[in-house]
Amino acid sequence: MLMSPAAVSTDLPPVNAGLPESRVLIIGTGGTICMQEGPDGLAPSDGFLESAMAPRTVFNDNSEPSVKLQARRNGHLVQLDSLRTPPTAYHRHIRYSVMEFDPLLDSSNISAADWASMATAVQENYHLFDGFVILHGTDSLAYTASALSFMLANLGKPVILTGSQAPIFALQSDAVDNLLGSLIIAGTFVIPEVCLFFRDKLYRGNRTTKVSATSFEAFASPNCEPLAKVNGLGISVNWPLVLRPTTIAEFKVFKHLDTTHVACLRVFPGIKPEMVDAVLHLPDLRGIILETFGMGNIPGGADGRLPEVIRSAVERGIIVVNVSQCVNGFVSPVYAPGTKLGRLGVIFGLDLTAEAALAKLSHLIALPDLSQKDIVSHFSRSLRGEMTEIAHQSFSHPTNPVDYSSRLTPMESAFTALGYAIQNGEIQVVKDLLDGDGNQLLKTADYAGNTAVHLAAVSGNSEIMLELLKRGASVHQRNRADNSPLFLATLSGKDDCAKLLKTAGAHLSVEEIERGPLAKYRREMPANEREPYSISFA
Ligand code: ASN
Repeated sequence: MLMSPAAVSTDLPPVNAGLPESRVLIIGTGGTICMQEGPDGLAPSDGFLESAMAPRTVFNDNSEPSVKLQARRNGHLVQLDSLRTPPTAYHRHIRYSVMEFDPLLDSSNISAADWASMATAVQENYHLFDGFVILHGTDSLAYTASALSFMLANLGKPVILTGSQAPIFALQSDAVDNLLGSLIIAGTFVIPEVCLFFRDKLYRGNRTTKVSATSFEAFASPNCEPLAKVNGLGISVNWPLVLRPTTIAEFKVFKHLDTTHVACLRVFPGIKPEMVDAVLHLPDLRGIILETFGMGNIPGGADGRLPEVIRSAVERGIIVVNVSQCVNGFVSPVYAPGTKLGRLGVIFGLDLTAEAALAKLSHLIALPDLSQKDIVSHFSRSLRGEMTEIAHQSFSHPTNPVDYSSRLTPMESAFTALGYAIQNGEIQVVKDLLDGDGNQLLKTADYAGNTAVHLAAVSGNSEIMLELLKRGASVHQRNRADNSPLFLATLSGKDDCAKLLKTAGAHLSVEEIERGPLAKYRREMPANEREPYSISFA
């Protein structure tokens, strides 16, 4: 058990008697998961909450069936029917609503406009839910996962895409497991990434690719370990791999991805340079993903015409990105024998999937005011963990700076020391402790579920708060009593910390607003004037 400095009181009672509830919004876009047999074969059907989830006890504990959840759709507040799961292994219920696309889509018809609709649904409801599950067909799922990862910047909450190979209404289907796993993870763990959950594994979305048209094991993430796995009764999260925003900025959405001025081309033995040249001369083409052999090679040919065609395209301002046809490994400018691609001004996509490369290119060319040079420089950096940068890291070993002779583990001792340093305003000690363990302490909590950010919110030292946030600490993690750091900072009058937390994207949950200092005032307001997420305590 972890210990906090005794003077820090963060243990306010939860709102609901009984187990706490998380809120998850399920955004239904279509796909096989919701398909039913019709006269022309399988087609998406609506009413997923009632027809697919309500009848199943894993999704419905039959409590309070009339609870409506407030959500936003196209700028309007709407009341959605909700259900909740029985208690999870993590001692909470997941309450959820479903918001469906109209029309529902087979994912082979998904376009950039649909990605914008998904991003908008997350943005509009960001302050009203703890996490998001997007139901999607499997065919273009890896593309959507990649696209959304670039569209959603400074994300602080889980956005989990899932689907299934067989409809949820089929006798043998992977749908229930995929949906239940996604729902529990989205409502339990603050994994602030766009993820894809399939067949017991949670992947970073922009690392995935569809590897089977029929098997339930439909997706793989060949160059990045899963972020979490369902094993037996529990879920193990690979926390060191989970990315957290380290900029102090609010959640932001880039709605426009330009898929109309990009192309993708797979080279093959004997490919004619004229064919590649024709594609590279398409009107308005701005960039191309070249799927090459092995570590990034193209046929050089005796006359070297293909490399020449590529060089001339780069000189005309076309962005050429080199990714490998191999599912595993990376392309390298160092190793491109005979083809000299490394010296033609081509971007080496390292271990990017073709899906992620296409989405990244579509994202960067849609940003206003970026020159070709800017795009190349942004492309060479990992923006959302989509590629493994060749790092020059110095490894430091975890240290145990405070010698506790108790039964605490080194991590518990270090967290306790961190708590005291936060309480005493010792910024240098905080930095040393976090440096010593590569920021792992930021993912730790004490016996009451308080993270370092909760402790800093109550002690009120904004310099320390800034340091924690810059290092990627989550502002959305709640403690056992279901309190967010912002709620505690507000309640204890630590305005500077509250302001910083808000700048970093923190907000009060609906329940926290209901029980906060302004609750009485708000209750007296006419219902139509209550704006749940514009209320601020600072
Ligand atoms: N064609 C379906 C889709 O992508 C395939 C699926 O979901 N399994 O929408």
